[in-house]
Amino acid sequence: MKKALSIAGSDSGGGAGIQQDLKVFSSIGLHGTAVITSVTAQNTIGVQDYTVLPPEIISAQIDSVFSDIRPDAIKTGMLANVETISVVRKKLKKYKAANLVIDPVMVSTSGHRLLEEDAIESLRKLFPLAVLVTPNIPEAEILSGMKITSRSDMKKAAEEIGDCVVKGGHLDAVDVLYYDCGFSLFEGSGRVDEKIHGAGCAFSAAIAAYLAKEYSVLDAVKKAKGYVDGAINRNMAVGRGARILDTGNIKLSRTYAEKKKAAVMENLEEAVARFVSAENAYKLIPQVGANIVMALDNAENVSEIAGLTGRLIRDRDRVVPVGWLDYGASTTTGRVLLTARRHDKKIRAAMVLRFGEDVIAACLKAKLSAVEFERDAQKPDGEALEYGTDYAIKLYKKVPDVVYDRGGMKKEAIVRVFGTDAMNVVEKALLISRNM
Ligand code: PXL
Repeated sequence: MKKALSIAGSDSGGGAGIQQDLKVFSSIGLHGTAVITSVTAQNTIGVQDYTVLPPEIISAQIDSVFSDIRPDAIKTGMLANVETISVVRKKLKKYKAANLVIDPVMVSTSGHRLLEEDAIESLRKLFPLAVLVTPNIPEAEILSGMKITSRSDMKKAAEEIGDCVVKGGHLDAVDVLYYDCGFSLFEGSGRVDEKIHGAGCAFSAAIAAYLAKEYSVLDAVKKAKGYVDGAINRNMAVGRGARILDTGNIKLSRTYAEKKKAAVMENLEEAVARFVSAENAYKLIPQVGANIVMALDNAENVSEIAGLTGRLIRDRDRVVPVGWLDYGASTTTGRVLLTARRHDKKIRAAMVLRFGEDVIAACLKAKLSAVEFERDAQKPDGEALEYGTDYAIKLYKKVPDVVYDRGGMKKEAIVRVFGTDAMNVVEKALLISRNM
């Protein structure tokens, strides 16, 4: 497991400082270590008091960590005063610390000084040891000695400071990275109006975490920005003051996505099993074979739609599935389903069956709606089915149970059944077969 170190202050409220950094490290999948420089008495409303720890104990903590759990990356946060900065600098030099990110913390979100005024010059002397410094705009103004009111000011200040990301949260939420003499811009996912506490801490900790995971500086900043934006968007009120980030869900949200994918697979599996074991299902299999697909609830392209990699084929009076179930397995039926979903997001599954007058008659007998389109010779082959499906849905003013065509040049006539999930589609198909 990769290891990261935070050298920072303790926030008793748990929203910023060391507490926040450890949560970030752990949610990105690293072991976090912590050297505490100062202890703040703090909650979501503000900093009520703080004390800076003696340099000896700060020094001893750094020795303890480096002599045993050598960090793959380090971030510094609240360094409080000249003495603290001096011991941190000495130790980081001694241990030839790599992947250092400096968050030049000066003032808390609630407006309390976290760095003594005379310590700014000492802090600046730490910068040459770092890969990046991560000032917000007020910090960048102090470090560059210039006023920042625009993107180009941010760039000028960044050049003045040296390798750094100037965080645009106070301006337009676009971060400016200046690294290796080049600029990159990172757009945020949108502004949050609530007062948020701990975003800066989380950002520098996340950059360090991704550097530890061997991402390039550019990619580490990009990943960290995405990570922090997500945590900000899921902000939570835990007290009466500023809201804090939800840093705990990177794994949970991944698990959630996997769960949804697995649920689609299970539904498809059950649907295929149900169809192949039904008595008259073989009567619905076209020459080209049948297929069944089901989309994730937010699917927007065929890779988010699962289906059979092969087909359901007819072997005398039984149906045999060929291949296995996978995402992106059927582009043709997948695209037809996406067309239906543009009209109705509740439609999540489609099945391709044989066309025949007997099949259409059975649909009507079963009270399923069935709408025909003609394969349009004017349309290029690749779009004919989407165009036709769209036409049929518009004609019916909603997605019918069945959309069919009578074929075309070298194209077999096909029936497509739509439904809310794969099981629903198979129920409709079997209803048709029972009415034949
Ligand atoms: O966000 C900067 C910061 C860093 N470290 C500690 C803090 C704060 C902000 O409040 O309390 C300990």
